[in-house]
Amino acid sequence: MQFDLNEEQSDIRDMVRRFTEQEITPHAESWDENYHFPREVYTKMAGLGLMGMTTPEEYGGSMLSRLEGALVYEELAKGEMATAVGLSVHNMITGSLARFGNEEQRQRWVARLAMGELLGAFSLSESGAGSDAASLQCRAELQNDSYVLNGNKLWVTNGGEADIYLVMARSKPGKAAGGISCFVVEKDTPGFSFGKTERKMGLHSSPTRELIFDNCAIPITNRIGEEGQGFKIALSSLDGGRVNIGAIAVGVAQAAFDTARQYARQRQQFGRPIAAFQGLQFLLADMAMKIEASRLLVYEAAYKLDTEQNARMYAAMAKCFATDTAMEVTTNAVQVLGGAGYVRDYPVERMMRDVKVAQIFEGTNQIQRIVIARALLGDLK
Ligand code: COS
Repeated sequence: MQFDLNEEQSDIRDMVRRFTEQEITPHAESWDENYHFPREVYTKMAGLGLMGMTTPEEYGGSMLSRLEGALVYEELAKGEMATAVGLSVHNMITGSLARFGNEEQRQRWVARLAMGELLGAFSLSESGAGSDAASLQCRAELQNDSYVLNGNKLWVTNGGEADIYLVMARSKPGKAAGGISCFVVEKDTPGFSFGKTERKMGLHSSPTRELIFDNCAIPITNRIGEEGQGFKIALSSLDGGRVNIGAIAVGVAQAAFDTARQYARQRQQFGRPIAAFQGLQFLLADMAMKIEASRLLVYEAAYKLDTEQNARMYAAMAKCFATDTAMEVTTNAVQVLGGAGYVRDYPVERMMRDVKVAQIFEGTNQIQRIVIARALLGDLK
């Protein structure tokens, strides 16, 4: 076991760090203020191979390890969380299509996604099916050589902006997970439209949109995997997504901590820098300690995914611990800056608003604890 990054890993981290400092950090505040989705930055990320991170090179991807991916997401999230989340979702689609799609489907979509020509979105949740994802009711009825989709999907990251939607819908009536199948729906398909754009606490530059299917017919060749395999495709894709969210949380927490540390050393009160007070020293020490623990857990979960060792549980642990930590660290960073932290002159209030959702999306942290407990104890339902 060794704890240092190798040369290739350090190079990837440094490349993305430079990219973030030049292309993301300087704009993060205005994107947040103006709800701007920076599509142009995605095109630039494609140039660095970041749009096909878990996609084989023969389909235009860069096939990084999950650990290298974690380094990428951490660096991007130091600049702005929303763009890192949008990229993670896109890569979840690109990687899942490369993994579960057949050759014809890979040829059709994967290279164009990996090269950034197309943007991807993932759609599992509905108004009545959030944590209980298997109860989803959007229908996909087989009629001749088409599936006809009817129903609404909620909380779709990249919704409205994406070209390719990986949609879980019920091809067999009932509530069972085995009745769900996975489909690609392309943006301009008749019967497919967009509903409301959510007005969120944070993550303003990442659009979250409702999808509406009204007798939307898609060819049978758009089904990914077998009938009834959709829930497993969705959840195993989310294993990777959850590690990415853990890495993103580490990046946000690190950036908030760096701002708080610098501020505490400069800000003078009672004739001393506020960092000289033990109350703040202990706070900063706890923040640093928990960030480091999160980072190690994320790296371990990424390694488990790379080596296919009980990744489901480690992904849940990394996502849960790192996002709980990031919420605590960003909240404490605002506290360290005091009034200055509560206003938009510093980025910590945005980080705190943004990172709250990481305890909620891609499975709430309560669901992550259920996944962990089931892995440890078995399913006792
Ligand atoms: N990878 C592959 N397969 C998985 C899996 C995973 N990570 N997790 C579960 N499955 C499989 C199970 O093995 C089971 O298959 P079998 O019937 O062949 O054994 C099937 O899927 C159903 O699993 P389970 O019985 O555990 O389903 P539950 O309805 O109890 O739900 C939870 C499991 C609650 C963990 C799941 O619904 C969940 O993660 N909910 C959160 C949803 C979420 O993350 N939404 C965010 C969307 S993106 S914003």
